[in-house]
Amino acid sequence: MTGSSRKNDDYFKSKFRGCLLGLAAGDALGAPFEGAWPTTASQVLASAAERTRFRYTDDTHMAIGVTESLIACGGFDGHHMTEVFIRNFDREPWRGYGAGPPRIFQKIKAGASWNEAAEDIYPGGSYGNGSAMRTAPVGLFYREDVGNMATAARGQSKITHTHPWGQEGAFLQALAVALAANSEPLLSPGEILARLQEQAKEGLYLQKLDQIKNLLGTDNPAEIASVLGHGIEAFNAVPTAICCALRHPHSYADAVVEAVSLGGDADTIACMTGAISGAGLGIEAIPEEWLAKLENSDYLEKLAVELWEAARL
Ligand code: AR6
Ligand code: MG
Repeated sequence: MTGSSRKNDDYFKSKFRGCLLGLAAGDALGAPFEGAWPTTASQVLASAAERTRFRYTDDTHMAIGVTESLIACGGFDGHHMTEVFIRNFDREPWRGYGAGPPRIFQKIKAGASWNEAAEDIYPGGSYGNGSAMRTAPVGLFYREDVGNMATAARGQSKITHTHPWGQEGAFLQALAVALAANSEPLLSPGEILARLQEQAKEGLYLQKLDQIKNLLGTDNPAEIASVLGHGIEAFNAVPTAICCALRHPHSYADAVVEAVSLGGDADTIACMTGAISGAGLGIEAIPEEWLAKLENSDYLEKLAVELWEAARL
């Protein structure tokens, strides 16, 4: 390997590690605040400091499943990914899963087909944020191929979240991660927003992406939640997560702390913000004391390196 390709290798490995550990640390940071009222950055930091362990939730658990399947199959395979989701859920059903996925897994175990079981879980299928919170590894794997990324991000969504708003959230979050991973260490918020707007199809998301521009400079974070939302629905979580990452292009910690401070679906929004910010800034940007407390960090590190190697083939 030449000097420059080794440098390239280390550079992208840092971004893959930053993304997977960044999403897990964001999820864990926000977990005690899920469903809470908005809080201050200092309260979020105090909660982090007083904990001895950062335990992650279903968001990271499902992102691990996506990563494991992408590595095992060398790309997206819906049947395989469904089996991995079910196997992982059966091992650790206490991670705090949303209402829909366990019901879908049960239907599949009872004989339903993996690509039909989710269609009628809610009218029009689910638009919860559960398929966007786990989609970051798809953005990493297909970071240079938007067409296959869209197919894989929407495909992995359809296992549990078939509603067009659920699928669009999963695709846009994957694309935000890819754009961050492909950019120089510092994110370019304007360029990332423009690329997301080029690729978005659903009017609801186009409208919110447009509103992000006006929120990049606000000194009142509460405005982010009031304009974009901070709820469990993908359209109320994905634009907010992207906004928090883009508002803090130089600081992973500031981005995820702000995401948690908004309240609402705090762990999931911080998980998605952490994936984008970690992919942009690399593993070095995540506070060491958080990584030291993070559950299963060795396994997440291993997966990140294996995903990088699988994506390079
Ligand atoms: N119509 C009405 N409500 C809906 C619809 C719909 N078509 N789709 C979703 N909802 P679900 P998830 C609402 O069950 O997305 C964990 O705590 C409905 O209220 O598909 O995997 C994570 O940390 C439904 O209960 O689960 C995340 O915060 C809710 O959206 C979250 O759960 C969630 O959709 C992920 O949940
Ligand atoms: Mg959540």
